[in-house]
Amino acid sequence: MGNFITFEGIEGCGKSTQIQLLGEWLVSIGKRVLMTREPGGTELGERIRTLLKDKCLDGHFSAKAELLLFEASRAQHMEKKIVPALTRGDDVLCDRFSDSSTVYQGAARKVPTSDVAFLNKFATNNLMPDLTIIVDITSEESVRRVLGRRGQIDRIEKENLSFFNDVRNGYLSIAKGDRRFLVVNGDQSVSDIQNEIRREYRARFM
Ligand code: Z5A
Repeated sequence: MGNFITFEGIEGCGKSTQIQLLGEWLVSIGKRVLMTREPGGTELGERIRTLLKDKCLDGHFSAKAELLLFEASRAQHMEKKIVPALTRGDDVLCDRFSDSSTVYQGAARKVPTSDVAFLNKFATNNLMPDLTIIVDITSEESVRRVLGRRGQIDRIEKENLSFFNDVRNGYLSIAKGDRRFLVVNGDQSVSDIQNEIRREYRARFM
């Protein structure tokens, strides 16, 4: 089985940048790698992603409907992409996974934690990542980076700072005392963060 590594954090924390660099390094040392993301990763999942990010639907999602769409994308992703890749022996680097639902829909949107946990298990057949890297930045830094990138922000990004604080605290709280997680300070340089991630990969998997 390959190693299953997920990346989490509030928006703009730098996950995608780090996944790309880790993926390139792993390929350079001879590993086979699948880089993928949630919501998305399959044709159906990408259509669900488009629906979830549709600006015309701003304010139209109930928290439960939103959660079920993320979980539908995840179930498809697990069965069609992630499990086959891990079984082939590929490493899978996934931009967001079930911890995003735990934190965004559970901790921040207040869907009961036990319901989110049940649906996460249902969608994933309880397959957990071997390692989850949380790239931690403040919510103020998140908003600065998102607004710096483009003038317009989408529905989920429009949530207020207190929502992003709930998300950040949710991540820090699930990571506490759980060896599955590595929390990295995302306010460092891109290369310092990458070095920390590679050190962890070496320590755990090589
Ligand atoms: N969501 C959910 O609610 N429930 C779920 O179950 C799932 C998802 C799976 C998906 O958004 C949304 O869905 C997300 C959670 C929700 N909503 N929010 N908010 P997305 O996929 O469109 O975007 P994202 O995952 O939130 O983040 P992102 O836009 O892809 O950004 P990122 O991956 O965290 O960061 P980045 O693209 O690598 O970097 C962002 C910027 O910062 C960029 O300009 C970089 O050049 C810069 N950057 C990167 N690293 C650094 C450092 N170290 N210093 C300074 N600047 C940096």
